[in-house]
Amino acid sequence: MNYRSDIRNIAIIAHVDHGKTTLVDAMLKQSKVFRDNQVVGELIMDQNALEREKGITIMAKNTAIVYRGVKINIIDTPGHADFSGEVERVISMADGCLLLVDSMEGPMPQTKFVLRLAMGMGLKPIVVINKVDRQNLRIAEVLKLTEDLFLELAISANQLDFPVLYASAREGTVVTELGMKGKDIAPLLECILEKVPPPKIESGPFQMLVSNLDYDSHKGKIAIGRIWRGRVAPHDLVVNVGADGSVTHYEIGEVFTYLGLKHLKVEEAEAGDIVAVTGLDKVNIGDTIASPEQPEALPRIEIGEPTVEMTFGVNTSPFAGREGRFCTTRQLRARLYKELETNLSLRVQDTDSPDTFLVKGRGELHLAILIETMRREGYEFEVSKPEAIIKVVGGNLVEPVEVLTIDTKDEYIGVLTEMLSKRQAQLTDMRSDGHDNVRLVFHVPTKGLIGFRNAFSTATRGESIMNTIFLGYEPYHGDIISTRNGVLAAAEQGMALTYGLNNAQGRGFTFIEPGTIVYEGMIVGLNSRPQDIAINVCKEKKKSNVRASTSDIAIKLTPPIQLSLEQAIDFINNDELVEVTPGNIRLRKKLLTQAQRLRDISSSRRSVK
Ligand SMILES: Nc1nc2c(ncn2[C@@H]2O[C@H](COP(=O)(O)OP(=O)(O)OP(=O)(O)O)[C@@H](O)[C@H]2O)c(=O)[nH]1
Ligand SMILES: [Mg+2]
Repeated sequence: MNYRSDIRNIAIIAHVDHGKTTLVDAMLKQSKVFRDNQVVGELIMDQNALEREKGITIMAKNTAIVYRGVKINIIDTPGHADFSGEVERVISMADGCLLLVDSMEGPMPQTKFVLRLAMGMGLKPIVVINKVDRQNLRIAEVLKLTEDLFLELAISANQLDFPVLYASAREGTVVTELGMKGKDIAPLLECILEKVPPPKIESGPFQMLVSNLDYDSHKGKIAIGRIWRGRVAPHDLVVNVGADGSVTHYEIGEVFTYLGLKHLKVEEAEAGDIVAVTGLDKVNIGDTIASPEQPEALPRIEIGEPTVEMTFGVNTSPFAGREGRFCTTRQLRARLYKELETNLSLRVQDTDSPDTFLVKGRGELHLAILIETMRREGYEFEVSKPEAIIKVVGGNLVEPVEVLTIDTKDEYIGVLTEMLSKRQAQLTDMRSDGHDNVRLVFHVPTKGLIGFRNAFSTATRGESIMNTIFLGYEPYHGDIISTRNGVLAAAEQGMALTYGLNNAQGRGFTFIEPGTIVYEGMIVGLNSRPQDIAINVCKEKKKSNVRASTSDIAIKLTPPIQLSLEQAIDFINNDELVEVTPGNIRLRKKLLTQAQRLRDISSSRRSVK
């Protein structure tokens, strides 16, 4: 067995926001991959518009730097649990991992998830306690908790022998002992060279596993992955082994390796390296590209199952077709199925209705990102309330259950436990730091978490943080009755006016500004009572000739609550939809007229009897 001492392949893994992408910034900046006068900013790898807006990584990405003559291929991964599929997809390219742990928060649910993955793949870990620039006194405790996690998850004794470094990714410094004054990230790079094993090279002809796909309008599909065996050069003849074992012959177009944010065109690349190749127009993630001499498939990438589903349908609102560029069933269907090529933990199914598709994902955010991406591309469609995926296993109904971790203040414990008990949650742990801060851990069915995020941030006035992670399937515990109040639905089509909205505010909260064009059945607010009511928000004040002393005082509306896309899909009930267009996000009743809704209620009452 040979090794390539000139390469190291590492994945950076952690819970959300623990500083992975910021650490990659420091590695890129200090390795001089940019021109001296180049303005690169922060979170350089988070280039996707939604990543920049939300400040989170959504897709795993590759980059590379050179340090003391060794190329370090770096894979930055997302830390949000909904994008776990991205970590699963790329982790097999690495031989080692940097496990980042926030010096205050300590190991979190996703820290455990990604570390378990890395241990399962046999990666050599390096622990980086990050954000040590902040005022905090918890580092010893955080380290102890991290060690406990390794004891629980390591599958071989040598995984317990991990180096620990202390970093301020933001300042671009790493030290080997706490209290040392850092000056750069050289100690981290030295540690990577020393501790992460160089890639092993198996002897034999070319073989690579495709872990990612990219597109280029000139070059077409680009397959990205690690070469496990042999070498590859432009114009080589290869075969692609698909999921069903089918073999397709291709000629390689160009071969690229990574350096900084660039793809470098190379004449040849060898086993151990991570490359991008063109020329294979039908390649999929998980396929093996190999020499025709020995076309053996590598094990396919295993991706966890989705837990949440919702329907995507052609827009059926009275405003359909006004704002989108792509509005037809055919366009919607093609777009959804195309997404499956790169979004590995997503599933799409046709339904009995030709205009509606069932889309399954790893969580509400996973689906919300897809919706937002499509809407920005010009698609117009409607989506239903997300629901937990219930399965039948061995003749019994089972449902997904998650671990919910909440960091909050003592004063909110009561209200949170009450809200969560209605959602079938069970408190499994509660730890207080003696300074009014408390961490609560619950086991809660996924169905109980749908619609919880909005209620949670309102109840704790935005002062608390919640995290969830998939635990497993458990026997179905029965339905949860919605505790949300009824809605204020527009009674007719037209422009919402201050006078009409003021009336609506007498009944509850409103969601729209004066001047918004509404249609009958569109949701314009939340009632303060359980029933839905239709309300005429387009109503004008009666003109009268008599000047009453108060009639000139302008009506002051309370500013509306403007729901983001994620809040909108979290808000709706089963008999409601979110209409998504490039210009607007509208909430609506499925049945638009009040007469239809009343008939529906009375017929469902009859069927209960
Ligand atoms: N004080 C301090 N803040 C940091 C440090 N490193 C990162 N941050 C901040 O933490 C936040 C999250 O950083 P990111 O680098 O986006 O975290 P991430 O792990 O890549 O997050 P995801 O990719 O979404 O999982 C940002 O506001 C950073 O500026 C650090 O060393 N010290
Ligand atoms: Mg990131």
